[in-house]
Amino acid sequence: MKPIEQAPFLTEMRLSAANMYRLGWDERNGGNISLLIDREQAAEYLDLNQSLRTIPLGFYAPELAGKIFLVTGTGKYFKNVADDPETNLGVIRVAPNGRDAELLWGYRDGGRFTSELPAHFMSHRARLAVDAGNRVIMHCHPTHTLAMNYVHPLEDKAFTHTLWKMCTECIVVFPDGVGVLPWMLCGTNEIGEATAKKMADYRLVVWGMHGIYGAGKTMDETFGLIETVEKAAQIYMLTAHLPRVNTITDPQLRELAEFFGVNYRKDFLDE
Ligand code: 2HA
Ligand code: ZN
Repeated sequence: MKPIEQAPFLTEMRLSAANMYRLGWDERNGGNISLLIDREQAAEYLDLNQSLRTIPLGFYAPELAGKIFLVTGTGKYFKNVADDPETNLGVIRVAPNGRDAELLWGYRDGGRFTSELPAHFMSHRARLAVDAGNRVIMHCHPTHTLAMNYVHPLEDKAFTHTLWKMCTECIVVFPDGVGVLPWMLCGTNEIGEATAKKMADYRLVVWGMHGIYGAGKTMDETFGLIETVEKAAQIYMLTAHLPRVNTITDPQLRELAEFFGVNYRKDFLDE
């Protein structure tokens, strides 16, 4: 078996957490990431016959039984992930009963997975149903996206349409748009279910006045989705209070989407 420090999935997670912290998206213990790891890849670095302890999931996820995830720890700081992954991260496998997690590595100080695991697992389930290649669910608190939540209607079409108009490439990067949830209590199965429902249609879901969820095949893809929304929200916040002189029109958005051949939400354009 190879040392887990050499595992590409661990390196990716360490680099992503550090990058997100550096961008100010994950203050204190804000944010969480879960990465689905193929069994064969996990077996190169971990003894899959040995579980360190069992942790109840707190919800029922029979469809994910046997699946292995690298998950950030509850109460842990993204700032510290890169230097001490074994304390701040864990590798868990969903037990055959669909109700427990078997800890295979990590959470060294007796910790456990993020309190947002219901939203992560329910979102994995929802995204895997539309795209068998989905691997990553990522949550964070990007500053401008959050700021925009206070001054813009929290509604899928309106929010997406505004973001698309802020940067030329937005409609190409997230043609499926952004789902938006109202403010809800976080850490609950209810917000998990609401997030997963949106994830059936969107790879991006805003949690009103809290943050954002992204889903994708790779860490780069998922990070890139959130990064693009955050850039558009930044442009919005820099210009929302100024007289509008120029704009990207709906026909121009359509022209872009058609030129790049993306399957965009046509009902999210007005003209
Ligand atoms: O775990 O971001 O939503 C910290 C959070 C909760
Ligand atoms: Zn959060």
